[in-house]
Amino acid sequence: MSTESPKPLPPGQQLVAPGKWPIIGERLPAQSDRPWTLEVGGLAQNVQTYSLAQLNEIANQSLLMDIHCVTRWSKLGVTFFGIPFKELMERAQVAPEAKFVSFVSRSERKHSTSLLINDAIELGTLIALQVDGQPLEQEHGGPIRNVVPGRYFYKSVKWLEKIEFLEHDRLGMWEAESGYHNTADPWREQRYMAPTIDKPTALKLIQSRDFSDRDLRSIDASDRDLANLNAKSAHLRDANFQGAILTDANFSSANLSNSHFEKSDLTRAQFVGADLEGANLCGADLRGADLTDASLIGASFFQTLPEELSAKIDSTTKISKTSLSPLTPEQQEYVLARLEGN
Ligand SMILES: Nc1nc2c(c(=O)[nH]1)N[C@H]1C(S)=C(S)[C@@H](COP(=O)(O)O)O[C@H]1N2
Ligand SMILES: [Mo]
Repeated sequence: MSTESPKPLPPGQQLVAPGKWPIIGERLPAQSDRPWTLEVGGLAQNVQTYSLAQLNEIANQSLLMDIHCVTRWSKLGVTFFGIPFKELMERAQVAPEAKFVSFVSRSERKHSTSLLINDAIELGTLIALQVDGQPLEQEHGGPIRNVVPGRYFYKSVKWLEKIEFLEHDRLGMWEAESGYHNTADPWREQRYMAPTIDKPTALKLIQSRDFSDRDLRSIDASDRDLANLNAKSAHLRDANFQGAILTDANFSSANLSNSHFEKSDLTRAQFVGADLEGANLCGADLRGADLTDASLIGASFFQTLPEELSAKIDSTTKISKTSLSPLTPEQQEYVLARLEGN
C-alpha cells in the first residue's frame, strides 16, 4: 500500500478528471501563412528572431509542473519540454532598465500577459514546445507557449510569438479587461484585483434590481433580497450572492466566473448561456432553474468542507448533459443523480 499522502491543492481549487485538460480562452491562433517564429526583443541589445526549427534545436529542459486555472480547476504533474526563459533572456542581453517582460500571442486579439523579469526567472518560466513527450497541440498553445510554474495559468500564453522586455509594466489582456490579479499566486489565492465599484453605488444598484449589461465585478450582494433581479449580460466575475434571494432572477449570458451562490435561493432563475466557470453553487436551491448552455468548467454544487452544503437539484432543474462533462467526476455524479430524481 502506498503511504504517500495526496499533494495539497491551493485554496479553492479542485482536480480535473485524470487525463482531462480543459481548453480555456482562445481556441485558435490568428490565421496566418507565415511560419512560426519567436522574437525576443524590446529593451535588449541582441534582439533575435528564432525559427521553430532553431527553437527545437536548442530545447534542452524538462519541467514537471502543476496547472492551476483561476476558474478553480487544477491538473497536477504535467511535463513540459522546451527552453528556459532565462536562457533566451541571456542570449538577448537585456538592458539594465528592463524590469518587466510581456509575452505576446499570435492571436486575433494579440493576447498577452506580463511578469516581473525577476519573478519569471525565479519561478522557472519555460518556453514550451512539447508536453508529456509530444509536440504541443494547437488548442493548448502549440507550437510555442510559455509556462509559468507557481502562477495561475493565465500567465502562460498560447501561441507565443514575441517576448518583449520593458521598463514599465504592460498589463496583460485578462489582467486589464477581466480584473485578474497581476501577481496571480494560487497559494495566496490572488484571483482578482479590488472591486470596480464603491459601496454606495453598489447599494443603489442592489435596490434598483437592475444589473443588466453592467460591469459589477466582485460586487457584494450577499444576503440581499434580489428576487426578479435583471442581470442579463452583466459582468459579475467574483460577485458574492451568498445567502441571497434570487428567485426568478435572470442571469442569461452573464459572466459569473468564480461567483459565489452558496445557500442562495435560485428557484426558477435563468442562467441560459451564462459563464459559470468556477462558480460556487453549493447549497443553492436550483429547483426550476435553467442552466441551458451555461459553461460549468470548475463549478461546484456540493462540498463537505468547511461545512456540508448540497445544492437542491431535481428533475425541474435544466442542465444539459454536455455542460456537465467538464465538471469533476464527483460533482458530475452528484448533479446527474439528482437530475434523474435519485
Ligand atoms: N493566447 C491566449 N493565451 C491564453 C489564453 C487566451 O485566451 N489566449 N487564456 C489563458 C488562460 S485563462 C488559461 S487558464 C490558459 C488555458 O490554457 P489551455 O487552454 O491550454 O488549458 O491559457 C492562458 N493563455
Ligand atoms: Mo484561466
